[in-house]
Amino acid sequence: MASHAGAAEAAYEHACERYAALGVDTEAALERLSRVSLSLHCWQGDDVGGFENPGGALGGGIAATGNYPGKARNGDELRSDLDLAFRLIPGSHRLNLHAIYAETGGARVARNELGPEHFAAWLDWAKAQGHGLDFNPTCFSHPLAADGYTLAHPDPAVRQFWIEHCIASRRIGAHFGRVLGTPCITNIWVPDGSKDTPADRLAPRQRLRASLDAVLAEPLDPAWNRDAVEAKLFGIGVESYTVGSHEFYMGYAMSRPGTLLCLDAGHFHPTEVISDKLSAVLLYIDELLLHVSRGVRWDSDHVVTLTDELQAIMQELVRGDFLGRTHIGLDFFDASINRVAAWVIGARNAQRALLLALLEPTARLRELERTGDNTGRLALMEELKGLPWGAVWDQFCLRHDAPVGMAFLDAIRSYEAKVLAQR
Ligand code: RNT
Ligand code: ZN
Repeated sequence: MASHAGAAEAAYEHACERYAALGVDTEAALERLSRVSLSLHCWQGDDVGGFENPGGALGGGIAATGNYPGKARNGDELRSDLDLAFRLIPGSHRLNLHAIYAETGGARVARNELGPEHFAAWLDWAKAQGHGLDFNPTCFSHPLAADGYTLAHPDPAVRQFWIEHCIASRRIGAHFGRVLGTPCITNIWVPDGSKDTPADRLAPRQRLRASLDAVLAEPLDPAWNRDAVEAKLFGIGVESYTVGSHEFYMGYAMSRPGTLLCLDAGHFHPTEVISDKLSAVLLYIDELLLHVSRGVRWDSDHVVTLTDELQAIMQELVRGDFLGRTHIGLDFFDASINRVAAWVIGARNAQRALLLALLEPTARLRELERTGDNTGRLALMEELKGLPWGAVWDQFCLRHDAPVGMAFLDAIRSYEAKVLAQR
């Protein structure tokens, strides 16, 4: 073990020298990385099931495929799984909850009647563990969402139910933020849309806009709660029309100051990337929420891997100095592999991509660009890919008492044998 740590130190020293030769301060990069919290999505732990209706079908045009054993069945199991994930992800992070993870002690509580008391166990846990909390109303997997419309539903009574649920969610978020001393980002995503070509694309959008205005009418202190809205391209069974499209929410967030836009990396056309959108939307919108995800064909929610696009997203956040205006959440759900590993692999990849971006000699690249030396720019960009950034990452893990390399998987395997296999 000691010699392993010794080797890691030597590798880090060597990496420092290689980066210093390019004018990059690895210590500064490590320090900046330690200040970025990711919001881990609770729903990877149980395939977006929640506790409201055990065994109920997942609605809203989203799907978690696979039947890997050991998924969490209640709050205690989910928190236990999360505790392990958070131990294996270096740094200090947040948890992103959905309303269906309320703990009501067996009582049936309608979603429009949820209050902070139904999340007391989550809040106590978050406080004890030092996690910030984020929140989402759950506008799917519910009889009143069964025909594919919620906030844009043509029936005013159904719309009102979802408006009330979203209002209740914002109040829960504000309670979290006040108690924990860090603003809760409450993100609204609705699945509304239709399988086949609609005759009226406008009216549902008018209704969605009016519903959102009703939801957001109550002013809440942004120190406690901030609201985000999330667009989507299509869902399963919702292939022809999505009410809350990118243009819809882009316009909505721009015209409602203080409202964050949520960009989910899997919610665009397959060759369209959110990395290119950041510097455009941040000209007009103060803050963003990201759902870091990975689209694969129809799916928008594969576990995040260290792709070119993930690196490009993080480069843009660093190059544009946008980290202070961007809340980074993860959003994927893979039921075909160990769910704790899914969290850890995805989160560590997001951090590794961010570290790569923080290790970039951006000023030097921009100088080459400014002077028209595009040959030098390309050469340096490619050279950077081969630098020993892995040693810097190992150093980050060591300093934050998280496992180096594949050791994280050993911890998950023993937890699987001891805990998950018993479920
Ligand atoms: C769905 C959206 C949304 C959900 C979660 C469960 O396409 O991405 O963010 O994944 O709310
Ligand atoms: Zn999302």
